[in-house]
Amino acid sequence: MPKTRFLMIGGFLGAGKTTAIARLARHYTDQGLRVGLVTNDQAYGLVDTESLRAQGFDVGEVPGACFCCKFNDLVDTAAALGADGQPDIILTEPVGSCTDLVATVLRPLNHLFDDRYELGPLAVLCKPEHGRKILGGGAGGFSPQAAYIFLKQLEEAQLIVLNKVDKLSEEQQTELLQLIGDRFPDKTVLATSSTSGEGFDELIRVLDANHPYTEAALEIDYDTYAEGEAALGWLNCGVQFSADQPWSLDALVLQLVTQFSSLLLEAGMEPGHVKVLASADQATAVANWVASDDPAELSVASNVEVTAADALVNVRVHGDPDDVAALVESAVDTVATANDLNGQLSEVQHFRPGRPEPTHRYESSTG
Ligand SMILES: Nc1nc2c(ncn2[C@@H]2O[C@H](COP(=O)(O)OP(=O)(O)O)[C@@H](O)[C@H]2O)c(=O)[nH]1
Ligand SMILES: [Mg+2]
Repeated sequence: MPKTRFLMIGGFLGAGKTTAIARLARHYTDQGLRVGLVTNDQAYGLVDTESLRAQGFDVGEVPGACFCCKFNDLVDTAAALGADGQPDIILTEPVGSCTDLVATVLRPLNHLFDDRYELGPLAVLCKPEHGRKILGGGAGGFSPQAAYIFLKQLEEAQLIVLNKVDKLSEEQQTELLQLIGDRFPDKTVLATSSTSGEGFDELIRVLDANHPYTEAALEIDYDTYAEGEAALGWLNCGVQFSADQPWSLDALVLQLVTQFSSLLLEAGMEPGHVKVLASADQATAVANWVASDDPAELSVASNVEVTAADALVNVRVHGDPDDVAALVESAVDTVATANDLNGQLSEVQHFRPGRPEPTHRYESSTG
């Protein structure tokens, strides 16, 4: 049986992984390949999964902890993809606060499932909004330990991809590429835009190149890594909206994320990623907020008016999860009242991510 190509696209919260994976999946599908995707989150009710499914992709999800701690779930989820046999290519998106993926996921997969998978290079997207500050020596509004994770993610990449170049001036792009090159002089570095597609021909060429799998594992301090994750406030929940009169689904998601952003800014909580997806019938709208310097944005427009919708809210910020939960409740209330809607929260999960306890950690390529 031919092996399935297995690719992982890493990077910090809000770097553009899901957007990049959707673009890559469309490219491979257009080539006639069968494509499967696997998403991952610390909790249940992940926006990315629904957003990729709404685009028609075959998506498996590993919820509840990162791939490294749920290695067997990742293997089972990947094996279950494809209604008529294994896909030709599987694209995976790890949690944006996760690192050490070479030692805990890619090496074990390469060793234990060599008959099934052919691994491509680990590509890690550099998020420009926080990259300039963190590569410049600061913490970008996060704890120093979370900034440590940001840098470790780039350090273990075989391929560093400076993403979102469409929103960077030439000087900003040059400065960021310089900062990346100074810190990681031996890496292949590409510049892309997941939204416009700039740089994707080159990215795909490198991802498709057939090279032996040789990535070195990180030297990493798990105490610092755990502290970095624990400094984040994580929240996933659902919200059921309804009203007598139709309202705009797009305006709703954007207003929600905008309201979260103003409350989080007031509380001094830097966003890693705040995202809301709302769906009604076949329509989907998504809004995002990824950095305190940037406004919230509508990323997927539905162009529909509805009288009922289900929303998923995912918040990952520098801050206390109890405060995040109170703030989300207040924002939903404000937006619902302003629009004369009923908004009912459900399945609220809020926490600080626990210490990563990987299923495997390979010091060498065979164990
Ligand atoms: N301008 C711009 N925005 C992008 C790009 N890639 C992603 N985004 C936006 O960044 C936000 C987070 O993207 P997402 O793919 O969900 O990031 P993830 O958390 O890494 O999966 C969304 O609002 C995207 O529309 C890009 O190349 N350019
Ligand atoms: Mg994502």
